[in-house]
Amino acid sequence: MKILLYNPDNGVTRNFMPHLWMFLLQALTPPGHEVLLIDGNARAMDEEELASFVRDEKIDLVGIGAMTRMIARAYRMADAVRAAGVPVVMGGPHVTEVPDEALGRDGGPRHADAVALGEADETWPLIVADAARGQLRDVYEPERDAKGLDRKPNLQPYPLIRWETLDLDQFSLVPKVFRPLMSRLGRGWGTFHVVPIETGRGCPYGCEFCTVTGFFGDSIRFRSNESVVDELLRLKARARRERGQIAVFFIDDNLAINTKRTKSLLRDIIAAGAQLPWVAQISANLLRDEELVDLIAESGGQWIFIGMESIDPANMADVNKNFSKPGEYSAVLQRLARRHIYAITSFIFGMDNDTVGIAERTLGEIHSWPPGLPVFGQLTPFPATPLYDRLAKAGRLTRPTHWMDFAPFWMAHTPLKMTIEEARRETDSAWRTSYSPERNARAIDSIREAPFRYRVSHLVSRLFFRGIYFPQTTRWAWVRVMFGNRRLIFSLAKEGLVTLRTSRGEKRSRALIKKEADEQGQSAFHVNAHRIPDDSLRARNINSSVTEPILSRRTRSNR
Ligand code: B12
Ligand code: SF4
Repeated sequence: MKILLYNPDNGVTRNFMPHLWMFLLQALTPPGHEVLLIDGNARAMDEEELASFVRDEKIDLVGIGAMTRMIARAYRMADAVRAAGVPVVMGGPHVTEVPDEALGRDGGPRHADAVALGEADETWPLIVADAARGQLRDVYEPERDAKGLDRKPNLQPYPLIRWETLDLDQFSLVPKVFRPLMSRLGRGWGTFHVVPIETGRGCPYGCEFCTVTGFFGDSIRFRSNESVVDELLRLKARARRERGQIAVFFIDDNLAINTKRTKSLLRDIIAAGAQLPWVAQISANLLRDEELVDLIAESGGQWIFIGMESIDPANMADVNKNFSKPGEYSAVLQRLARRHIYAITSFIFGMDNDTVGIAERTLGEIHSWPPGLPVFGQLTPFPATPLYDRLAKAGRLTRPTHWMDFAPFWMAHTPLKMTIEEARRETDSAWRTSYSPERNARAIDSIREAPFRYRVSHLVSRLFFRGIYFPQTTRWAWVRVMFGNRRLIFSLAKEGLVTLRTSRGEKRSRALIKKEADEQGQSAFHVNAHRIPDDSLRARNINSSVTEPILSRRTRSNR
């Protein structure tokens, strides 16, 4: 069979990263089938385009996965595929939580021929076999254990995702026109991929608004360190081969949930030289550990996503997230910033104790912390969460099936101390203030002592992150963003040119020195020590493995 795995876009933002489930199911597909992947975020298609693609490519089965937020779009795409005569199987969190909707058993139209409930690692091969025989069942679910609970895949062994050979073209963040030029820059930027890797599944915390504990369970399953390290090494080799860059998003809900295991994994990554720049989600309470933060820095950690949710402890208690203490957020962020690690700090507005002015109060706190990338959402009752059940029981849901008429940043229930419109305005104001050109400039200025590359990475991330809220999917939108931030961009570009010229000059003089030394049969260090005065090296902030010994030798000979 020819199988297409498709992930719809959400119509608002483009994801910077492909979805892991597609690569995972591709790797778990039994031999003898061809699997194509399309992520609507990277390759935009409407219903008719997808149906034509399916017809032209003679696809036999389409698998669609979606979160609640994209489900209405996913259903429309599924309808178009089924109208083209091709069966559709749907999976992922939403259909697991509300399977009757996709199957038309709730009185609505049917959108899928089959649904896969829960983790599909073990059911996917069965689905493929049944589809090949033309005998798809309506529902596929994991086997149950003696207690009647889903039997979860234990992730050991973990499927081999062949990142080194997969076609990742649609997922590169570098526009095609810039690739030839960018591949010549520094260590090469011809392609830039953010690749999702999981090292474990499950979360014991059970926050009220979250679907993870219900979906993946409260006990955690880990991959072996070796399989994670092997995946990183293969990615690293690919980046080198392509003269591109690869960063990793460890998508575990809490990478440090078992600190001892996390430290052992990070040590193994370091020992194997498998470091790639990485991002991960870690809760603030686990970042008290200095040794852990040291290992994060040494293993390539650059950004940590922290679900801070609220600066109000009463709100945290309401949503069962008391383990995360707003009072220690500042210390945690400083601990990270000392190692040039910054945080994506995520907040939820519209909690029951929030009142008008919550944006200003939250921003007041944020501005007293090291700079980061704040993101603001609203409390959303996802189906099958304790939050959904509580609000439904209390008759507080204003749009009980909010996903069918998805409206970004428009709450589906009324908070206790403000209106839905007020919550929207607070959210809008928080985004506007946080990503204004003035705020961007202040953020970069506050880390002026940090090396150049950290400041550039911070600015680029800021410009991308504002796109989560402000539509930024067209070229024109980008031109406006760049224009708004032109002073900052110009001053960093100028500094970049100077740095580049200096380092090229250094490279040339080192080559010259080496040549002379080779000719004279002397050590490069001796010649160098006569040539470059210490001060000039220091003034240029040169700190490479070549110049370090030069300086120390020089100092020794001066004694
Ligand atoms: C990474 C991630 C993201 C990434 C983007 C997704 C990406 N490109 O990977 C980022 C950070 C951008 C993100 C953003 C958001 N996310 Co998110 N995200 C995750 C996270 C942490 C990991 C996803 C993952 O890869 N999991 C591992 C894979 C293996 O699991 P899986 O996707 O569920 O797939 C398995 C099964 O579901 C099934 N399956 C899935 N699809 C299909 C399809 C078929 C055909 C079949 C057969 C099976 C199948 O098979 C897989 C293997 O078992 C999950 C939490 C989690 N642990 O899953 C939240 C999660 C998916 N996100 C969630 C939410 C709410 C969001 C946001 C809406 C948050 C916000 N308020 O803005 C945004 C929306 C993004 C958007 N584009 O609009 C919720 C979704 C809940 C729901 N019911 O929809 C989750 C579950 C977290 C939570 N707290 O509840 N997210
Ligand atoms: S929000 Fe994070 S910590 Fe809380 S249950 Fe979900 S995954 Fe676990």
